[in-house]
Amino acid sequence: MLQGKARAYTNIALIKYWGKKDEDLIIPMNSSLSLTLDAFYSETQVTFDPQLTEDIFYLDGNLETGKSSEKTSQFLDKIRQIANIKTFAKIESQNCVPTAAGLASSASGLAALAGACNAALELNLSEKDLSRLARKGSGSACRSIFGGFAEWVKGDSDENSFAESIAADGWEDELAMIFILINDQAKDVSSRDGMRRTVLTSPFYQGWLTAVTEDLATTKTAIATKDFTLLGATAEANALKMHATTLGANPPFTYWSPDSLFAMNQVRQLRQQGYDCYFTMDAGPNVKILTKKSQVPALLQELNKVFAKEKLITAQAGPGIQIF
Ligand code: FM0
Repeated sequence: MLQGKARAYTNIALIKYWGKKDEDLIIPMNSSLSLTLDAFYSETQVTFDPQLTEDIFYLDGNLETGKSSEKTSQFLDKIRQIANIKTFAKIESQNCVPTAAGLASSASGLAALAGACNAALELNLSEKDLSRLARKGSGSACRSIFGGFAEWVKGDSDENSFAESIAADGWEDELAMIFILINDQAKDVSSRDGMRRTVLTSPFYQGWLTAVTEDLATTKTAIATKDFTLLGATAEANALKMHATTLGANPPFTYWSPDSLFAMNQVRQLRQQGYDCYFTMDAGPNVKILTKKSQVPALLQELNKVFAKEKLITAQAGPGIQIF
């Protein structure tokens, strides 16, 4: 039996990955840039066992069926191809999040699985090749190999599409992210389905591609010059552009719930009051606030006036993947 274990932390994109050029290899249409966080991680153990007749996947102790296990099994097929084996695997994964409120992340999950397989099958992959491998599980996972800021350079092939660390001279440790957990009744459109529908049908998608190149360059300048206002303003605008593309899709959709809009407005108001805070959102209703670590206590005090304490989670910059 071949066994390996790894822990990977989730990352939040400041410049979003939105759209695939190659759906099988997961080559993106645009480059993206993220901050890896310390508060949410996945710890995954994989056991390749000749006795198994199919892959089995336990998440937080529960046997998974449905879509998440499909994504996982498809990824294992790719790994078996690389390692030239046919053995099925048992995966035992724990999602470590402060509360269980819709924060499960495919980025940390698939990055941890890639790391666990790397260990189990003694693939001895470099960080770059581990990032390429994680990418094939879930695009955003390729950025969770690295701590702090990471850029997924889109490339145009399996060989040259991977993430790399962006040096920030420790500036990332002065930043923080506050998650506002939003209640939502709407039926989820997965990021995978959402981006596919947008690429195929949204007339705004071309505008996204034009804008994201410039937003990425601006963000890298903001990091190099430690310009928080530029970093935050660019991230917020980039997220809004990504979400704008979904309204043009056919059929149209949005990840925003009324409470998301309320939260975004709160962030704008706090900014008017002088706080350094900007929001971003991903393929779900939660709103994430990018701010300075030094302002977190005061901001939490303000946010507590309108959001319940248990709906607010604070994270800081986190480390890269750990393989056990
Ligand atoms: O993280 O189809 O990685 O850059 O979170 O598995 O490749 O789950 F808001 C959207 C993440 C997309 C932006 O997509 O898709 C980002 C998003 P997959 P992912």
